[in-house]
Amino acid sequence: MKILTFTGATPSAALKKAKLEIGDEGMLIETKEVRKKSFGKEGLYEIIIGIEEDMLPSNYKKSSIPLSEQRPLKQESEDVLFDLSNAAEQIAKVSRVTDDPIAQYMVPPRQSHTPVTPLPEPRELKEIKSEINKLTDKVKIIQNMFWDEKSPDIESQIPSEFAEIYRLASQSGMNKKHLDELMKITLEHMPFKMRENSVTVKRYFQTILRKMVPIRREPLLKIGTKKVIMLVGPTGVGKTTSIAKLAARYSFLMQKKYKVGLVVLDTYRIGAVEQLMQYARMMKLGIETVVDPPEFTSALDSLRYCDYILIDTMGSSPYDKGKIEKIHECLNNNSTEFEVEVVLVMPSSIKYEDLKVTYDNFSTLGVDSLMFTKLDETMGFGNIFSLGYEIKKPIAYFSVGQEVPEDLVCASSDFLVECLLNGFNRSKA
Ligand SMILES: Nc1nc2c(ncn2[C@@H]2O[C@H](COP(=O)(O)OP(=O)(O)O)[C@@H](O)[C@H]2O)c(=O)[nH]1
Ligand SMILES: [Mg+2]
Repeated sequence: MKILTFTGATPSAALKKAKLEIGDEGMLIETKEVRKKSFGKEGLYEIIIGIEEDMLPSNYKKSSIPLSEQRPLKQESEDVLFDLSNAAEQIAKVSRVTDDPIAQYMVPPRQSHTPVTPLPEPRELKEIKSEINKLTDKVKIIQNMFWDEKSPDIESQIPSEFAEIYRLASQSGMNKKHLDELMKITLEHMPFKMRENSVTVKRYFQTILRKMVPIRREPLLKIGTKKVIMLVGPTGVGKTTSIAKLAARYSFLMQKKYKVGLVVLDTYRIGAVEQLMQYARMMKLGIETVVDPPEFTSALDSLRYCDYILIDTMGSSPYDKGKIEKIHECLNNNSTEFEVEVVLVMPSSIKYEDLKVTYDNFSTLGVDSLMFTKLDETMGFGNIFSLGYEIKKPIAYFSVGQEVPEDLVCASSDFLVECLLNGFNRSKA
């Protein structure tokens, strides 16, 4: 049997919705008042319907491919999941398997070497705890009312327990349209029992957030293969510093020490070339400079002995089409067999709309993945979520400070969610 939940301003509105979607074959299991009608807001009721799988209308059945079998963006891009709604449904299903779905999302039990048998909690204590939780949520609702007097559409449908997480996410710089979509998915798929307090709501929302942005796991280099990585992006975002960090990472920070070579396409600003030359000298790496696009192939050729070839490019403003065109010419002139992975580097400190403009301008280069820098200089991280969600390009690395080589980390959705909800914390990177 499939258990489905439907919501509406009244129980009969929820039932009407259920009938519209799945017909008359369902069995009403429970009706629950989620939010009382108040302060000019509609009430919210939830009904739980049980229905045999084969009674579901064919157009209602959604794909139920397990998460692990869903096709990632690229073979190497694991952890990439775009169909959020499907992901949410699967998370909900998994959580229904446990006897107590709430327990699964609560703080994990403390590990102790001396096993202590916990005393059974008296019923009165449980009731008091539950009352305190409800009161805490009510205080949060009151706090959140001050935050936005003009209640936007989706907000009027949001159960009170969601208010805190909604406020947190909308203050993070996440695009409103994306946040509302995310909330809708969470509301639709979150198992009913988890909605009862803001702790479990937050945990469920975190799970959805993790699925929102695709992450590119660092591929392991197979024997006999090479990786050519080109960093592109506006001036001053941290490309050259990041090339130095990546060079150090591959040549001596990983378990296996790789041969690394550098190419600089930035030959207009003498200082810029010198900056990378210095790093190359310190790390004893081969370095080639390219002034004209036709030289690009010979630069790659002469670094053929390397496992990793890292290409630094001339900085350009997102509007400077001329410089982007020059990089394009280099890529077109590449007659070696090496595929160049183009990584667009952007600072996390600019707002979503500006990130999108930057991406649009550089997208002509065929951007494969993204790198965000200056995570240490920003407060909100919703802009990163929104860009990843909108353009569906995986994030490969984060730069978390100026120090070479240590301030570079492989991107992870756990770290990004942590930054969004609790702020940047270097030790969690
Ligand atoms: N705070 C901070 N500064 C950074 C980060 N990455 C680079 N920078 C600084 O940003 C400035 C510009 O970096 P650079 O690599 O020359 O940028 P490029 O023009 O894109 O090559 C330098 O002062 C770097 O030290 C970072 O993650 N955090
Ligand atoms: Mg530079």
